[in-house]
Amino acid sequence: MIETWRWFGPQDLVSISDVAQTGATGVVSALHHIPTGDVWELDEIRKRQREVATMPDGSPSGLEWNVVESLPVSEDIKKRSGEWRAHVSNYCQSMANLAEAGIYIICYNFMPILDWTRTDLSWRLKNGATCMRFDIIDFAAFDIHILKRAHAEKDYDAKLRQSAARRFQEMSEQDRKQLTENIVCGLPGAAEKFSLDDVRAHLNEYSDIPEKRLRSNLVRFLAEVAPVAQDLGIRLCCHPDDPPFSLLGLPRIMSTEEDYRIVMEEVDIPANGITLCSGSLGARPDNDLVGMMQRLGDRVHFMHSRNVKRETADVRGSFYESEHLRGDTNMVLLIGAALQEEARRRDEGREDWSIPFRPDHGQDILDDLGRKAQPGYPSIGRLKGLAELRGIIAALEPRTEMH
Ligand code: DNO
Repeated sequence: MIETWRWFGPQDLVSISDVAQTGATGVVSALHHIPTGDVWELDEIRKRQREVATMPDGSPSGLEWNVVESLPVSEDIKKRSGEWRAHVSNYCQSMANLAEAGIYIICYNFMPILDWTRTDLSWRLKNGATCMRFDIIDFAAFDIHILKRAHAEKDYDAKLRQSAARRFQEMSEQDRKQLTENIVCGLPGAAEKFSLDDVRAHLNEYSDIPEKRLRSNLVRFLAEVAPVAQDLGIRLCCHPDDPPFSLLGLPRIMSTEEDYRIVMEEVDIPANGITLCSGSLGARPDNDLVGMMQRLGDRVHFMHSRNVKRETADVRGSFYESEHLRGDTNMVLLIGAALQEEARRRDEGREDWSIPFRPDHGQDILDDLGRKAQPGYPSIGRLKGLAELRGIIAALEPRTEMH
């Protein structure tokens, strides 16, 4: 498996020298400054490659930018309206430029309006560490009482509505403001940052786009771009919805194994692939991560290795981001399945047998608490995750070698 590390670019408080010291060899990055829908020009791509390859003192870092996360898909493409045609052709051009620069793995998502979403960005654990959390009661309080989305109450049962009303009452103005910022202002890596009014306006535009239509828009998008990617040697990999259920009444279509199966079958070529994010998918009790790796592994081009602890038994419930080995997904079994997939690919003679993964998110621990890097992306918390995952790989690899 290829160890990678997400780096947000020169403004990231975790430096390239820090990344090099983690022992990871690959870097996951994106040109966040380029507006969604525009072309990623070759010189901009090359500039980021140089930034990744160079230590702050000018010496070589030994690191390589090998995964793009994300080449964002515009709202127009998701809705198939407005500028979508130009955006699709720009997407193909960006892929061609990335291939020319030697970058072949591209992660993206197809979540309308909101990218990944949490209600609390620094939830304090008993030991003093902090982590990110999604609280369904807070979210309902936001939806019904702050955003005041039309008919929002219909999406929650009576008990949840009551709890949300009480929660809203108990919140101070500052709490309400903070919750709103946490939800709509865009977490690191999200393509857009919205205000409450933007969210309201965008919600209207999705009112006639049910799940079925959004899925068909994704399939039509992939039917155009995946063959281009295939010719370029690029592997696209769709990141799951996070959390993996509908929010604000919006359609979400990449939340379960069945969702992935359909999209993989509809555009049945290797370039149409999967980012297996155990943290996102693992927030639902009905997702079997190990089984997904076993059944869909052939198309898994990238893994996000992260864990969550579910606090409720519901499909749409609360959870927090746990330590990498202490959540509800059994990481030993999941990595074991990934190593088996690698062995299978090697037997087949596949060049892409080694699967890149990154320790996705981490709790803020020790000096992270003072450094205040991007939410979810502290240096030590992630390094701890990487070290634990590396240990599992080292322990399991010799056995899979023998297969
Ligand atoms: C969160 C990430 C997301 C992810 C995008 C992929 O940490 O997993 O920001 O990068 O949703 O497009």
